[in-house]
Amino acid sequence: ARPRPLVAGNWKMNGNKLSARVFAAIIQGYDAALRSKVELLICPPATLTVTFGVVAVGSGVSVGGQDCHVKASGAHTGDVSAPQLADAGASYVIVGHSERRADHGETDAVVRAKALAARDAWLTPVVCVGETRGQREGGNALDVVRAQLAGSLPETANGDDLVVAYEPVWAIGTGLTPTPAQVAEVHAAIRAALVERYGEAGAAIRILYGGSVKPDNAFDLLSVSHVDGALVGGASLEAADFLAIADYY
Ligand code: G2H
Repeated sequence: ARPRPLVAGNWKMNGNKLSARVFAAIIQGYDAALRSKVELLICPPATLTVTFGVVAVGSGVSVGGQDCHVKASGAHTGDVSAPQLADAGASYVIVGHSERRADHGETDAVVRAKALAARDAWLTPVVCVGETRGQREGGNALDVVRAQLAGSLPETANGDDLVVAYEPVWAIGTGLTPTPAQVAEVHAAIRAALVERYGEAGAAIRILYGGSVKPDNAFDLLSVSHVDGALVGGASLEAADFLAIADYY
């Protein structure tokens, strides 16, 4: 059986209390039938975690973080820990997004430590992997993704305590997307790696596609096998677009 799909929004460094309220007001009314088919998650900036959880209460939309520190507490000015996100109402946290890897020098080892920190706080980590344009053009996309998985994933998983997101760096925020065949090839390789690593549980782990997902390409991307949902950036800022993507299901 296919895992229950997850459509996740990554607001990145966008949004405020007003936009959270507006988004929640629209999402409150989303179709109960859709709700039974797909899980929705919004990862707002850390400042909005509590607000989003409050305004979206009863909507069935989960709240997540965009990053967490490897430690639970301590002298780490400006950082947010996984237990703090959990305390603020989060149930997921994105770790290893390419913007964190690029802007903050996060290595696979750091990403794995963050995924473990998330688990320790009973958050489900959404571990991101993906090749750069040069790596794809060099024919190395699969090797790069396999190496990132080997280095970034926790040792164990039972299925619903881990989500993997494939986000080709060259597709992020650019409007470019891989072909369905390219997505299929990478997602099949990720599934094989998960099954090899975790056995049966690997078949239940959701593998999201991310990178310029929009309402008008959602069907092509989400219908690919082993695509169990999407991680949506820009198009998650408007509730109507976000729901139009989830409506694929
Ligand atoms: C990829 C994605 C969300 P966008 O980063 O994580 O962003 O949909 O804007 O390409």
